Amino acid sequence: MDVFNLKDHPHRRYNPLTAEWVLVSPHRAKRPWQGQVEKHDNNILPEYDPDCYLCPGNLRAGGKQNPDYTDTFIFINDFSSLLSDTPAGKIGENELFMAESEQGVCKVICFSPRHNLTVPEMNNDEIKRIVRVWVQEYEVLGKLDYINHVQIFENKGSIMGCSNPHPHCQIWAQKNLPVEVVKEQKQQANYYSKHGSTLLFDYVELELTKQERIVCTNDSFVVLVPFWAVWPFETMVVSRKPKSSIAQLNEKERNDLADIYQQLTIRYDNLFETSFPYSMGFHQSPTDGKNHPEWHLHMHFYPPLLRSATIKKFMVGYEMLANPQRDITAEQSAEKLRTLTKKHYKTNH
Ligand code: H2U
Ligand code: ZN
Repeated sequence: MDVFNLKDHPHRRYNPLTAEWVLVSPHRAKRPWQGQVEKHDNNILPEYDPDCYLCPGNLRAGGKQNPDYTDTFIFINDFSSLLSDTPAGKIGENELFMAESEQGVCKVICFSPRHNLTVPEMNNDEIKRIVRVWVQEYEVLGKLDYINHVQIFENKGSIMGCSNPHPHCQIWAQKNLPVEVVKEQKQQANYYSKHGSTLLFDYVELELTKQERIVCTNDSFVVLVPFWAVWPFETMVVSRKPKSSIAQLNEKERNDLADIYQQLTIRYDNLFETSFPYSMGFHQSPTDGKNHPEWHLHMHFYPPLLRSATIKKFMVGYEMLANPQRDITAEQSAEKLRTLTKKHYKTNH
């Protein structure tokens, strides 16, 4: 009998951030990638689209008009999922029928006035401005007394349900902690009280020694494919120091965040030579006025593509009913991303 190893044998991996498991089936991914890698026929987009609701000067779907903005532009989502003036209240007939009202604020942040300028193609100053807005919104929204959590996230690409190619992200800030955040909070708090260091600080230290799942780094951040990744090219961006939120980053670290966001998205675009779709978001300290030394700032990138610009991983059947599963191992994905050129493919030839 062979001795169990992660390269050849079906196994489960534990996600210490959520206390969940992923099923890995590396034997299914062993055959080399066959056939051609299809390239997506990338649509050529205009710099300005008169029909885009995010372009400067245009009318939005809700009837408001955008200003002639020149860098970033922030507005309250015209179709906000959460509202600030929802009356407080609970319905708790019994454990089978529970509901409670929720208060919050939803915003949209346009990254640039240019309809066709994605992050991997921006210049450094343009990305620094995005980081500045993230910090500002996290702080301003976080200070509101009915806001205990500020979720910054980006859907990119129509495959991810993004409604518009104009580069933008969203913020949903709310009173209660969302479910994914509750899981990570619990796990990080347990770890911190047991070890006196943050879970992700210790994890990243080990990953830097192993060098098996690292994608790229700079002075302040590490990008890696987590040991427990579910999506084929899932990554995490983790601060090297245990900072609990983006508000704690100094100027150098903010610039490094801008740099790493671009480094990673360039690699993603280069992987299948397409404008790479994903959902990404920050996980960081709640804004409930308490100290959260257990929270370690990080971003998750969840991209759906599997094998080419058009072949995506579906989370269906077994994944929906039983357990997330993947074939290609985290180590193989990290190696692919790591060995890609650092220059964007469009400017490369
Ligand atoms: P995506 O990031 O998934 O594309 O969503 C864009 C958001 O923009 C979406 O939440 C909002 C939608 O409600 N929106 C406006 O606020 N105004 C508009 O005119 C159209 C879209
Ligand atoms: Zn636009």
